[in-house]
Amino acid sequence: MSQDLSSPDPTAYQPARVEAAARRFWDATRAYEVVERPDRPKFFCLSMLPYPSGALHMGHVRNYTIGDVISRYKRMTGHNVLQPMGWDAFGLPAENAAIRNGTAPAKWTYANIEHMRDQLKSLGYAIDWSREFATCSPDYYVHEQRMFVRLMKKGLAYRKNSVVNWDPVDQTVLANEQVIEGRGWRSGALVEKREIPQWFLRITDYAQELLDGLDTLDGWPESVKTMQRNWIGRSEGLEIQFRVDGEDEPLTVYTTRPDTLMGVTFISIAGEHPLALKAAKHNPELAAFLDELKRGGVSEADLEAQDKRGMATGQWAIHPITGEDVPIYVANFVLMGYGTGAVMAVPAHDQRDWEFAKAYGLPVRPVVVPAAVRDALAEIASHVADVDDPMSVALGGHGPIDVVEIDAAVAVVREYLDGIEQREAFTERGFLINSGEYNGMDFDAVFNALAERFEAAGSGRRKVNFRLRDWGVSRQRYWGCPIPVIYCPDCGAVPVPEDQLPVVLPEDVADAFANPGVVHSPIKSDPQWRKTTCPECGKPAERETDTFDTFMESSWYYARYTSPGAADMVDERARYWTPVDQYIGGIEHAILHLLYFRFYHKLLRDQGLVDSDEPATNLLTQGMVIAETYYREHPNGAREWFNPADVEVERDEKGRVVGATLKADGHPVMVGGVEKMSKSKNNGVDPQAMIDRYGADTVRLFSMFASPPELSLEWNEAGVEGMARFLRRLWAQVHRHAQGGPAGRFDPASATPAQKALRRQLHETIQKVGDDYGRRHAFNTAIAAVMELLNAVARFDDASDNGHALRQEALESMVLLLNPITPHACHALWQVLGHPETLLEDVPFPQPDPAALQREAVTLAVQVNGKLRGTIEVAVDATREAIEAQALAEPNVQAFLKGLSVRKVIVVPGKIVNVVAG
Ligand code: ANZ
Ligand code: ZN
Repeated sequence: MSQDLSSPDPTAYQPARVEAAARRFWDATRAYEVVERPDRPKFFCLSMLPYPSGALHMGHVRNYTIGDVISRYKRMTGHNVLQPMGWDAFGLPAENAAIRNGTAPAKWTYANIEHMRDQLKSLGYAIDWSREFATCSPDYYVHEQRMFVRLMKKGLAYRKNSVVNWDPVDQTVLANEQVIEGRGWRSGALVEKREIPQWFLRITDYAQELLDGLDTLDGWPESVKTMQRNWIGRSEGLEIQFRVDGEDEPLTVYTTRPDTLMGVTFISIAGEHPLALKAAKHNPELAAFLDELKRGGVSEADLEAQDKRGMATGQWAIHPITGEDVPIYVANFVLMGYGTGAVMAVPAHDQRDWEFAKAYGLPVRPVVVPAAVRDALAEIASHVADVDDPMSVALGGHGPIDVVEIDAAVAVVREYLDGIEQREAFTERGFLINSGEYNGMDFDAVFNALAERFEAAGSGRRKVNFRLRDWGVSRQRYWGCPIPVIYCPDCGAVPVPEDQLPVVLPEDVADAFANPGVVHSPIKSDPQWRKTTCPECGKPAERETDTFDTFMESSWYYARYTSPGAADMVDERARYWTPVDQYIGGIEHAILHLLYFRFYHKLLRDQGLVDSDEPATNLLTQGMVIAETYYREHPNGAREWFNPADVEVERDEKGRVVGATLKADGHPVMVGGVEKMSKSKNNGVDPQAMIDRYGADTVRLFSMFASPPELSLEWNEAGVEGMARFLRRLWAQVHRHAQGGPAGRFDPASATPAQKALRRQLHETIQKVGDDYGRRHAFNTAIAAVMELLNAVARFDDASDNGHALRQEALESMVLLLNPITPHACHALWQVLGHPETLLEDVPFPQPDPAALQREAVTLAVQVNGKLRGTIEVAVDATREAIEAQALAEPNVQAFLKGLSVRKVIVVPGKIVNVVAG
């Protein structure tokens, strides 16, 4: 239902007019521009900054509305609130759009920012726009470049050759998570491995601190902390050296399971391991296999998904304890970048090794058993005194033994052995067998014994490893922050001197993109741009033409918001505002962004720029926005997806979609189920269309009402219409009430029971909403409580002065309670209620009146033998004895007790009295 702008009734709710007026007031008074102030607690409320893709989507609307509600609420409760906004403006989509349309990425990006800023403004967010920036502006990235050269000097930024995922179509290096099933996430091309020089930030220096810090983040979701812990992946193990036949250099493996050492039946090494390369020199078949391994992604997930494949190198390692020869294989699941790139393979106890051994006919030797098997073996040994290998008894290798008592024990051992032989590796910890002097020991005992043994012999050591790798920040793309390095033939890689920063990315590059379909970086193809002189020796030199990963910009943007215009990255204002008190964003950033963000904060701290260890105390990860999908299937099986806006939906009484037709032709379409809003299913609902139709407040209200913030939110227009109706009802009631003239103060002393009841509901609602906003972040239940209160006010037809005063109090409170969610309408209604135009965030949030919350009497149901026989009104503070007496005196209860004797009276306070009689 659209609002009627030509409505002659000035008291009709006209969102477009109301919203424009409120925003004019906020702009004119610069209501949300803030400075540091000592008299109030600060509250930094940060929502993840958007990529300027062209238009807001519902995910943005949800994210920013949550942030705005929290911000406004915090300000109403006396906080000095900073809510900033900016643009994560570098990145691939701008280049891809440039390739498609022949426009320069900068131009496309700036135009998108203009449009999206207008959209954000039309949603009425209480943002301090004076702090806005786009990360693609040299004023912003100059600080990032300066930080980088400082990190270079501290050794925290360095360059090394590294194997990367190479997308041959997009001509770029991909991050592991951009490789999906071995293919580039955007191009779909088969990814190759390549080795190229890249810049890295030494995040691994902070691995332990990043791990330990998670324990201090009580305000972060457990799920995010778990994902970060797994990503950091700390493990404790041993490095053990194996001598290799005919080699001087030992081969070192890293293992977290040294207890399985006696079960090693081969060694597997990565394709890039020096030993593999050496062996391949004289082995063309192996060389071809190594080549093949270079294809496919480098991430663990990719490797995990592949079939276990390998090839013998022809080399042999010598087992450090038994002296046995074990073959060395190249295996596709061993990563060069983890541990030592070599693994002692224990097929009985590692599933990957097990699969590999089964595929290549290698022996499987169990050495670790669970307690039950250990006990069974002991039992066998105790019955068959003359055997020293109870396992061989279990296997029947000892010839027939006639001891019935050990049948059960034999079965337990067989079951264990068959499991390993036929089904899968036994990967749990346990007790050692087949391990000579280590037999019977548990994990910790063997671990320590072997660590000491190898450390004493100089052939091994304890080692803590992290899965976390250093952060590769080089990208071969154009639209990013230039890496501030100069290569000199004599001096090598030289940081650009700070006084020569920024290294500016040229923006006027439309010509370079004029040839559609060619993917290249204009700064790589321009021979002029890269030409420079060496800052150290003055000789001709060349600039680095790679740019930073865009996670670089989003790692420190929060800090820049605190210090607009600062000469350095931030100034002393950052100490006041950081850490962020509430961070809000998508769960998809749980690992990388949030880890880099935490890392960067520690870099800032170590540069003396901030005081805290962690950048954000509280994190809220909002759920997805989902919607129904609609499609038709073409004869060739292809599906054409229709946008919900183009479909007429038929629902049953429960609101479920039962049928749908295309508006354009009136013919049916298939209902495809509710899914995340996406381009591919064409089920995105355009926020702009919703704002134009219903107004921003309705859109905000719906996105907060339809579900709690962490869960997914299903967009459905019937629900939006419900919200619009509620706002119209509120609007009408406030106006009707205001026509009754000014109200006095409510006098509790002369209140009627109906007035007391309404006032109690009002103050219970105030209490609930404050708690829902501030502590629980349960905005949906807060709204539901206000809706019920409005219904109660509507039913309250009390024309007395005291009644009018109470209605005034209720409506004023409701306007303030709803203000964080529907600020425009509330801004207008506050004036209708007789106040001068003012900033509602400066009006204190309503507080519950304890006297009003007091319930004087409660109604209790009285049962006799489980059947309801009457009700009684008792004082809230009535004693158990008084309640019992009153229940037994109730006339109807008395009637049912006639002729019976009371055995027991059960009182459930506040609810029910049950009289047991017989
Ligand atoms: C022998 C063994 C026996 C292992 C067993 C596991 C189970 P985390 O905990 O993640 O650190 N490994 C070591 N380096 C590797 C590499 N570069 N690529 C692939 N796998 C590698 O894992 C450590 C375990 O992963 C190590 O312990 C090693 O296999 C394997 F029953 O050694 B284990
Ligand atoms: Zn030089």
